[in-house]
Order: sequence, then C-alpha cells, then structure tokens
Amino acid sequence: MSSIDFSEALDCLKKAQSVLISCHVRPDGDSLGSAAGMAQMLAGQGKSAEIILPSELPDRYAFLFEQEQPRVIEDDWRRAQLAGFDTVVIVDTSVRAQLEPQFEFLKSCNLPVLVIDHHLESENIGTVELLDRSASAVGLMVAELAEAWPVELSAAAAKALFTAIASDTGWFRFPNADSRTYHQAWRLLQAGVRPTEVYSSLYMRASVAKVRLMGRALDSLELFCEGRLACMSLLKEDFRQTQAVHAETEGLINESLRIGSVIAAVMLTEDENGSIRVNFRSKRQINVARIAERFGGGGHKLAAGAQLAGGIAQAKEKIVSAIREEFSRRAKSADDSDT
Ligand SMILES: [Mn+2]
Repeated sequence: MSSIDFSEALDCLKKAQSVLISCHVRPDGDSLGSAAGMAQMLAGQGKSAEIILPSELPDRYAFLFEQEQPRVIEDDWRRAQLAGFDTVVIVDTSVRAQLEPQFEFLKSCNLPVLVIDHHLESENIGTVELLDRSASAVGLMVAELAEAWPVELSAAAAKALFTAIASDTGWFRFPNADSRTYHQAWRLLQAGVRPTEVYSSLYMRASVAKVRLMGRALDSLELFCEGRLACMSLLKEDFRQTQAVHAETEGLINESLRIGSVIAAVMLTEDENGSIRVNFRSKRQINVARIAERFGGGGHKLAAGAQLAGGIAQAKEKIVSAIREEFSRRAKSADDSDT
C-alpha cells in the first residue's frame, strides 16, 4: 500500500454519478488503459462513465474497448455541448499543451475536475489533483485508488490497468518498475489478468508497415558521445515508403537501448508539417526531462519528448550537443566529488 493520500480523490469519485473520463492528445497505453480501467471501475460501482478522447484511438489499443469504442472530439470541446456529466476525470497529464481540445471546456464546465497524473510538470488543471511523480504509471495510481476505496476490480478493469502499467514500465523492465508496481501487478493478476494475452495484444500484432518502419529506424542509427548516445531518425519519406503511420513509431526508440554502451537515446521524427518530434530515453544518469525542457518539452527523468521547428539536421545537431554538454557536466561533477 502506498503512503499517498487518496481521500480527496476518493471523495470526488464516490460522490460522482456520471463521469466524463479523458486524457492527453496522442493517447498511449498508460492513458488509455487508465481511462478504460477507471471507466470499468466506476461502472462496477453503478456509476455511468464515458470516455472521450482528444485524438483518434490507435488501433493497437482497440482491444481495451471491446464493448464500446470511445468517442473522439479533436476540436474545441465547448462546441460539442457536452451535457449530463457531474464530474470530469483527466488521466496521465496536467499540462494545457496536451489538453488543447478540452482546455476551455475544463475551465468553463463548473464541474469537479479530478486530475490523476505522474509527470514532472503540472499546471493545476484540476479542482482535485492526485499527483504522484514516483508512480511508474497512472494505471498504478488507479489500481491503488481501487485498493484504498476499497472496491473489487472486474477482470476487464484489471486488464486495462495492467496494460497501462505494462506500457509505462516497458513490460516491467524500466527502473520505474518498483515493488509498488509489482505489488499492484500481483493484485491485478489475482483479479483475473492473463499477462500472456495482454503481451500478445500489445506487442505481437504489429503491421508489416510497422516492422518495415523499424527497419528504417535501425538503418538510420548513429552513435555519438563515445557510443553513449544513440540517435535514430525517421523522415516523411520513410512513412510514405513503408506506409506506416506516425503512431507506429511508438516503442521504436527502445530498440537502440539494446546496445550495451548506450546510456541515452533519441528518436527524431519528421511530422507532416515539417516540424521535428524528438523522443528521449535514458537508462540512467542522464535526466532527459531536463534536456527536453530546454526545447520546450517535458516528461520523466528516463523518458521525455519535445517538438522542434526546422529541419532534421539542425534539430539533431542541437539535441546531440545538449546531451553532449550534459554528459560532460556529469563527468565534471563526478570528478569534483572524487577529489
Ligand atoms: Mn503515463
């Protein structure tokens, strides 16, 4: 059991009768699994819950929504005239930039807005906030909410939360997969999750296009900083030729972390409009959230992202030199502490 105070969040959920659940744009496994798990948990308590996404649901996560596909509203939510809800729950973000379609609605809806998040940055979007930067996934926080409530989770709710946790911990491989994470994973297994089934749903149903895109990404691999930094890039052309979509870049960056010497990895992706999306990963030592923040992005210590204008070559140069600086800064402080 964690030491987090769930009372305010639980009060909010217990009072709610009709809940609107949403998450950040370009939703990932944690946000979708958390939203689906939350919806199932609330339904299990006789409450009504509807998930509305601010971007399309990636196909690979459709298995989380077998009964009912979530609604998608990509433009200003105020125009959708959403009615009949008495509570809003936002999972896996608390910054405006990731909630553009919802933001004005959230400010003007006069409803309690419960934000459940584990990212470093928060812009106080909610009226009630459950923020825990040490949680490996929001799915973990929702599982802990269920334990603290206490309510029993259905097998479907447990599967969704397990998917959320597995996604943000790289199938329990990343350093954020701590005993707290395994404890909740164990509870979810007891509630009926079959990990092999979740693994297949998540990782064994890729399209040919995705595997071809992976080939392109691996082909672009360059090493910098004496082999400690791996850099891969994908151009518009790579998407056209492989017929992959942008959502299919998910997870590709981790392939370069297989290299023994690599400590940090970046993946640069050219968007349709020509801007460059940069994803950062770190095995240890280097805090990539801080580097991403220098470019207007953010994230976690070991996984972060940013968006850069301009061509891929300039973007790569800027990022590589920022990370090079970080390596020498760290080497210097290590030297200082030696003497
Ligand atoms: Mn997350």
